[in-house]
Amino acid sequence: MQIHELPQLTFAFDALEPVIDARTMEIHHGKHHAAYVANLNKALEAAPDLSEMSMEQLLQRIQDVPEGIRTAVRNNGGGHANHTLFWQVIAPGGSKTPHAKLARQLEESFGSLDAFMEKFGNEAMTRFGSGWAWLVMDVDQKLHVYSTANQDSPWMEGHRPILGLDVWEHAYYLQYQNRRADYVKAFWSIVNWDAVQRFYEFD
Ligand code: MN3
Repeated sequence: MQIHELPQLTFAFDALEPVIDARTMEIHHGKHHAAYVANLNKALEAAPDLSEMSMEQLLQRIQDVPEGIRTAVRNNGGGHANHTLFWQVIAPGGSKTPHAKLARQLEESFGSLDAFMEKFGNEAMTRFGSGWAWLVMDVDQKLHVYSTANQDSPWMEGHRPILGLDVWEHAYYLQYQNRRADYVKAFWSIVNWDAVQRFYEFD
């Protein structure tokens, strides 16, 4: 049976300072994400026939997951998938700007790179309570920006996430308290566009 695992960070807890503080990273990865993985594995013990499915497949076919564990898989599997992407699309110092093809499609889709960033930031700011802001690609290769509640994943809508921002308070509260806007603004300086490009080109 497949056991889902907590991925290692590719940088030190303090490497994202001053944008994200070390203590937040340590708790976020080592406690929050680890708990999603543990609870996902525990839930899946009840459905060994789902053991061959990847996290993305499980979320895409969430309605086929037995009702007794569906909410647990949605919340903890979503949490696992969302954070696994998040740790990859951020990096110390970020990586400048989107690559040419993605930059062009962002301009075509949203008017300009600035307009995309404004729309994404607005989704991050207006998500009431806990959730995520996303840049996703649909089955027709079109880009969309929206937010989801809790740990709901774009995969549940058949969309491939290529950039995500965690706006749960656990992601920023120690450093920013109620100032979510400052966190969202600072996020852009640690976006790893090289990783975003890999998710964009994946098929
Ligand atoms: Mn989180």
